[in-house]
Amino acid sequence: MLTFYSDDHRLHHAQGEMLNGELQPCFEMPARADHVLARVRQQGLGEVREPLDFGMAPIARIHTGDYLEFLQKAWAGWAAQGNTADFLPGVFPARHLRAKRPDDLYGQYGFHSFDCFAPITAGTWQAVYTSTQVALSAQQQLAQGARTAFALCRPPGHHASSDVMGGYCYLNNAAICAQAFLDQGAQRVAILDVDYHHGNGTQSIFYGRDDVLVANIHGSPSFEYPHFLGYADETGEGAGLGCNLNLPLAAGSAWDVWGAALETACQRIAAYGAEVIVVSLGVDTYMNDPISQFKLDSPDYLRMGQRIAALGKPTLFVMEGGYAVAEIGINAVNVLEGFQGA
Ligand code: SP5
Ligand code: ZN
Repeated sequence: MLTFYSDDHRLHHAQGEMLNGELQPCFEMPARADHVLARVRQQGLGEVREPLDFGMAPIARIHTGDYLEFLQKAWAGWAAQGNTADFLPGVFPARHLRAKRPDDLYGQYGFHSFDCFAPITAGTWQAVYTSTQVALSAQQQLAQGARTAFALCRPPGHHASSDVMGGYCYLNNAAICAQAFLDQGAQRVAILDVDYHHGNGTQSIFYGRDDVLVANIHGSPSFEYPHFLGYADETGEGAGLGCNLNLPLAAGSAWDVWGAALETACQRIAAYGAEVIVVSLGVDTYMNDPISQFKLDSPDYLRMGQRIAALGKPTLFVMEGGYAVAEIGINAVNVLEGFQGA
């Protein structure tokens, strides 16, 4: 299987994030991609290619113009105010406030964010833009007939909705690829999100639509980030009713429980009649992940890939989370090897 990758991800390396009341090094760090790339090469998964440039048009199919303009201009505006440290938001249009986009840059950041986990640095836009081009390059391989491809994306995307960032995510790579498949003639696409965290951005983007089935397996929002979306009773609305499947699981869930949820998700994807599957591939379900509470072990990722392969559909793998940096390569590539070997 081909892997797409660019060194541009290094341009996004923020100073820190708050955890347990202290500023800590960002969990979403450049070394993550390095470890995955090294494992792809070590295992001889296949050729590693640089992305092509598909421009802004496929991105603008998912994200709003105001949002994209903010992302592209934010650092320059922040730096013009004399700042050199990372740009972070601090005020959000939560309940009882008015969600009207202000003229002020800091206000706009809060308008376009749901948390403080998506910092903007000098290189963030270039890294984010290239991350999406990596995803679209892998998507093109499937459009041209490949059974699978791996987009080694960084930063990740599944927490980003049409105009709101958060959770280390800016552009929703999986959603942009799903839309690209539709725009190229597909009728029904499934997104299978196996990241530990609920993919709130992906759910929100497709919630009212019946051309994309979104299936999510994740730590229940009753105890886990992103806290405010991801319950089982969120099944879609309007035309999209029945096209959103949430499988929230308890803390401590291991492969017996997780694999059963995957079986449920796969059966739904098969019943839906998806022609192509986009996997939001987070491996923060791993037992030693520093910010997560599931208990998957490395061999479980082989099983995950095998079950996905049994769907028998062209499958695009898009990298999302995973913060046990030393093991992220083994776990992510195990999914790909399980898929290929099946
Ligand atoms: C793409 C992705 O995986 N994003 C995840 C963003 C999660 N960031 C917030 C983490 C809050 C973790 N709380 C952990 C408490 C540990 N005591
Ligand atoms: Zn995650």
